[in-house]
Amino acid sequence: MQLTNYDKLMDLLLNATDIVALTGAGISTSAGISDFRSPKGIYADPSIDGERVFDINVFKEDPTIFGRFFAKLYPQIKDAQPTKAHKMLKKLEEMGKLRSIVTQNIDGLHTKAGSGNIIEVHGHVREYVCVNSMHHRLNTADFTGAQIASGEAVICKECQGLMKPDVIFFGEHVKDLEKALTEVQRADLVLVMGTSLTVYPVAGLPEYCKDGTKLVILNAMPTKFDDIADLVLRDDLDTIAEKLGLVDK
Ligand code: CNA
Repeated sequence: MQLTNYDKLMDLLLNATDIVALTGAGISTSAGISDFRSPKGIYADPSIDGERVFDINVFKEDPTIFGRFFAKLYPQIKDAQPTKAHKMLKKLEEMGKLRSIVTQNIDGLHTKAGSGNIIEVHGHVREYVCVNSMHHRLNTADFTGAQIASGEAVICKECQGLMKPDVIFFGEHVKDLEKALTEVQRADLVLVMGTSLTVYPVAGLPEYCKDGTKLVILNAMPTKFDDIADLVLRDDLDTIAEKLGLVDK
């Protein structure tokens, strides 16, 4: 009898003991949060120049460019709930299979799903941070919808610096990169989920797998690591979670 890709995936998951998931925006699209590079993603809107919106120098010159973008994105994130794929990772952790999640996402949905060891390499939107002093912080939940919708600059009350959500812009250092690298090097299976693997340095992490580590890519569109992966499934992530029976229906 021929094994299906789902049989192969289940075998790989069940035979692993140290899975590290590397997740991106695609794991959250079914929660109503747009990704960047899908055909209907945020970058499909020609009025949005992603390179400029997330450029720290552009932000310092004109924070309203990012502010107007965030005014559209934040309402999608604010009340979003974890998807079946997020819950599948929580389940794999409960089964003693998953050691950590390295996520590029800023939406906090792995935390909402109850996962434990999460490395948010691109930060999160739970807090605003002052670009002058990283110690000056505000809870995003304390802002009114109207304040965020205005897209106006947020000024630090303590030092008058500009404040921005605690997410990484181009020109800033990724958070906890060493920790993420160590996790990938300790993994016996790296499970890539919902990322185009185009944003460095995170996109390069699969290259650091030790010999013998399995690489599985679950993503709707092709990625540059497909050729070296042990298994590639180009299906919808929630469908995968359901078909594996790793999430309650
Ligand atoms: P991306 O470049 O937009 O890639 C997303 C990938 O997911 C694409 O290749 C899609 O084909 C795939 N995909 C989308 N939906 C599904 C699905 N249901 N099932 C399977 N595959 C799917 O996003 P990356 O994460 O690779 O890029 C990194 C950026 C995106 C980081 O800086 C993030 O902060 C940023 N981002 C995050 C969010 C979020 O936090 N939810 C939303 C939008 C962008």
